[in-house]
Amino acid sequence: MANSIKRIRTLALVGQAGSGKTSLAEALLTHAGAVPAAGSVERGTTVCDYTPLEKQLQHSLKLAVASFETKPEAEPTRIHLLDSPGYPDFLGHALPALAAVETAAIVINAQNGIEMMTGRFMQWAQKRGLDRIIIVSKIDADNVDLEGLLERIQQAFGKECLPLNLPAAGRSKVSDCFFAPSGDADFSSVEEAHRKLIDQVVEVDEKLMEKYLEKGEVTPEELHEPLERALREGHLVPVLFTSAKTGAGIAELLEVIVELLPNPTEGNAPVYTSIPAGGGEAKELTPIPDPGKHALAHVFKIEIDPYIGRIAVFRVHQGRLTSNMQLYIGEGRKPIKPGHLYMLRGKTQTEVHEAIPGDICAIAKIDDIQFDHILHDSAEDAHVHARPLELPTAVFGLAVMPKKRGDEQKVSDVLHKIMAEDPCFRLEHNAQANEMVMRGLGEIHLKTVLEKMSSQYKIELDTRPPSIPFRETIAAKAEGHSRHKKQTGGAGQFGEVFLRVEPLPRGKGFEFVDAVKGGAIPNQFIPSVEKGVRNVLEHGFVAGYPLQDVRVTVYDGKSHPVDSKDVAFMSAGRKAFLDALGKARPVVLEPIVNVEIVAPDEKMGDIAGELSGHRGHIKGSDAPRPGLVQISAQAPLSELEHFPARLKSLTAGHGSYSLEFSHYEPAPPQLQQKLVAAHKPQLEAE
Ligand SMILES: Nc1nc2c(ncn2[C@@H]2O[C@H](COP(=O)(O)OP(=O)(O)OP(=O)(O)O)[C@@H](O)[C@H]2O)c(=O)[nH]1
Ligand SMILES: [Mg+2]
Repeated sequence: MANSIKRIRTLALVGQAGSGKTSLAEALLTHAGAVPAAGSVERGTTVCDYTPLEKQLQHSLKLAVASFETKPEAEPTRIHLLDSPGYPDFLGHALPALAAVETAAIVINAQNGIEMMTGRFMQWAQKRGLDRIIIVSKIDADNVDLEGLLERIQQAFGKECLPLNLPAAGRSKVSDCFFAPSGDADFSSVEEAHRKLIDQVVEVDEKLMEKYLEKGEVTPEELHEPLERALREGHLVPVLFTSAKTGAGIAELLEVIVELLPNPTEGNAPVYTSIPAGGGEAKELTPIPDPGKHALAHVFKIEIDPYIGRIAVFRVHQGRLTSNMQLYIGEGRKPIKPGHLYMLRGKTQTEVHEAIPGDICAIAKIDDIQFDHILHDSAEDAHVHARPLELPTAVFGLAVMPKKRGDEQKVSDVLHKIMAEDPCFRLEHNAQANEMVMRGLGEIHLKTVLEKMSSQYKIELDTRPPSIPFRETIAAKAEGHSRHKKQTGGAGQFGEVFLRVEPLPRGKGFEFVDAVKGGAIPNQFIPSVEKGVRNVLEHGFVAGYPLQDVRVTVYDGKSHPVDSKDVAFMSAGRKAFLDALGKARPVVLEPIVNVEIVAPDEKMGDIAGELSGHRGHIKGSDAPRPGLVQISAQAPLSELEHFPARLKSLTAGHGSYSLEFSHYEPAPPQLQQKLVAAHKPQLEAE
């Protein structure tokens, strides 16, 4: 077994859905002898797509870990390979992989070329300081132009993207351009590619550059350190050609992983923050990849297996973890004993006794461990946090209700399990509309959750678009009055209230002011008046939505020495408020959201038309990359119900968007009338 940190490599396969990541993982595992024969995505027999739903949909839906060792056994290298899903809807599973590895391998499908997720992953990986390699997959496929693709890669991502090998013999194999450059290539030439690589690498080392200019040669040994530096600084992004189907380039890819990619002591070290107990300024902390130090490991994946239960997958960044040691979970004070430590290869778990920096391992059945937790063995490290992942916000919503009555608790339990696995999935309870709303990154995300509920947990749900969180406010000042008097038998009830309402600036919420003089309303009854007023706030006045941005000032009233009671003032407060609201020009407010859209630039006009047809307006646009446009717009949330589907059809699936709440604005008169009219029958029924 590889027990030296220097013989560990961690690598995440990322990129567009269907680019061939899972198939590449399978080809690498097969080549290394870790599986006897390659499975296929179509037959549902790969190591990484192991859940029933993945097999059915033929797409990865979660992150899979495949750890294996290379031959020769005398000096094996342990490779922790992460296979991530490519659909943007599953970014909650894919992005955490970047927190666990030294290298991001961005996979580009030779047939489709650069796609939306290619650029995004290139950027995300660079932002996190990861070494990057580009793997061009499916070079065997029909009608591919690899020479053109290489040019486009260099145009889009810079001249530092240089091939380490080139397709040869009609794309049936590749010729090495780095270690022992020789042989022919289908385009360009091995010698030229070799020279360009050396030119690029020596640029990071002045001395070596001088020697190279003088002698025209440098040895592979001399290149090792500068190459690591060039990778770390993003000065070199190697490009490799592969076919998982024919095996072309797979042995060469494995050789690059073993010989060139950084070990855990060489990549850019991850940054943690440490927030002192009791608050104070956060300090940056860099874990030291040394097994002799305190243990620090980051949980980047939680999986809830129907048979095993919770599996927490972590990457060790510092120290040594063993199965019988005492470990603390984040800020928790109660230590746990892992009992067993596992290395993973898809769904197969292999027990190990320890894990050292660079290792990716799992602990099962400890329910307190959550996504993003730090596992450590020292009380000093209780306040350490991993650098935030900057995950997208879940805004796409669906209101859900069980088809079968009585399933409510079960539904909530299962959705909480799904939430534990996926940091981009949220659950909300909208008390006002009495609905449970699940939120995710897009339609496919939530559809997959529904599929999983149905196939794995046998729960069927009805869905509908969630209610729009409208609000109400007032547009004018007004006064209100109410006298509550009851004297039929028994003790009487008496309370009288005068109050004033006025609009507050947007976003200010609600203010209650007691301006009663001379005890006209005795002090002890003021809270009852406020309670009566607040009662109205929740239920609104014209359309049943919560009222906001209103100040209520109670300025006078009357009491009775015997008959004044809490209930009397509550009722008078409520009615006086309703009286004032009727005169204060109540209006319905609607939520306005910021919309960020990234799409092919020729679709700009169509998207602008779609938005302006739905009361949206464009605030600006940018070109993140040639061929793409990024549009910033604002639109009322109530108009965006069909936007995801429209964007998909306008851009043939190549557009993406994100929404975030901006502010409230009065709804236009027609919508006001519609909402008020919809509320009336409800009032009459009450
Ligand atoms: N011709 C050819 N087809 C390939 C190759 N590699 C993968 N494919 C096919 O491409 C399709 C997608 O492959 P996957 O490996 O599932 O792609 P992925 O990147 O894992 O996709 P997601 O999991 O959705 O992100 C499958 O039908 C594969 O059989 C290849 O080298 N050549
Ligand atoms: Mg996959």
